[in-house]
Amino acid sequence: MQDLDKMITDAGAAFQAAGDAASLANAKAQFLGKDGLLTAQLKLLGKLQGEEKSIAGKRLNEAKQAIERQLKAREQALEHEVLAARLASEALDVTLPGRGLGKGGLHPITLATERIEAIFASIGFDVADGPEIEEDFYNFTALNTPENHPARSMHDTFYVEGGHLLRTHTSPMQIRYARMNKPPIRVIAPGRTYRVDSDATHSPMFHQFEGLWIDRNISLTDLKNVYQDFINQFFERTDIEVRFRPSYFPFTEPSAEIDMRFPDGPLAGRWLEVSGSGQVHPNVVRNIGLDPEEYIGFAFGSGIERLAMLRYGVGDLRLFFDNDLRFLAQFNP
Ligand code: 2NM
Repeated sequence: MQDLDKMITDAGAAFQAAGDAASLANAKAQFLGKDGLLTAQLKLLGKLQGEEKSIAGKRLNEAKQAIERQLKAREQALEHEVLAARLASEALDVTLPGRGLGKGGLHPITLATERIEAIFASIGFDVADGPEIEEDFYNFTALNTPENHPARSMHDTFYVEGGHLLRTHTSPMQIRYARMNKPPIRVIAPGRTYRVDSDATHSPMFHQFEGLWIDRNISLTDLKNVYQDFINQFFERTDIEVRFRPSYFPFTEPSAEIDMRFPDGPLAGRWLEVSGSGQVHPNVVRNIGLDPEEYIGFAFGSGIERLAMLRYGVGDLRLFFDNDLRFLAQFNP
């Protein structure tokens, strides 16, 4: 029998010298493998007899256990080193400040719409709602728009399956509302509208609000006062001029464009078109289910983007649709 104590010491040193799992496996094979040093000694046992054999067997067994203990210890130490290295390289400094979450807010068109609704609510107007996919009847026929009117063409109106269309104005909501409610009717209908139109000043989807007032004894003066009061409240000033200029719509007679003019600021002195309006056509009053000899209606329709641009000083319509947070965040300080 060779000096087993020396073999145990040599094995310990070899294991210690192994710097990773692969070198340790090599060192293990050197002592405990099929052709290893200890295995060679075990094979010699067969040549011994009796008590000599049992003493040598016991000593070899003890040496094997000692070598295996050292191997196990080194394996665990290496595992620790690997784990420690990984922890060091993947360490996170949890005391660093976070990136923070931006605060959400309402879109300027939504803010403008909410202001419009509040202003009209304060003078007794209800707010109507209705579908964006409409029937031809509510979008055109009920509004006295003839079958051959250019607005009905595919060039101007988005048609969808089943003979339906994307509403081209918010009037169909008012027709629906007026047919379901008894006069006096005072209602505004804000919402998305769609037209086949897209350039620097036209978006295929835009927002409108229309107002409708039907009663027994009202006049164009009432309409003028309502719109002037709305402009005053929307722009929070009392020095804006409003004028009515003759125009034409199939659903009103007479019809007028509404212009406004700031006394100061970058647009001072320029008339700006902000709305269409008029006395509701007798055919439309009949389509609502009322007698035009008994009831008179006044209506108006304005683009919300236009008003929001004037109110917030926005120079380009497209900013409302880009959804650039640098633009939007300014409305939610
Ligand atoms: C406008 C201009 C003039 C209008 C008419 C109606 C209704 F429902 F009474 F028929 N709603 N809105 C109207 C009138 C809309 O927008 C340029």
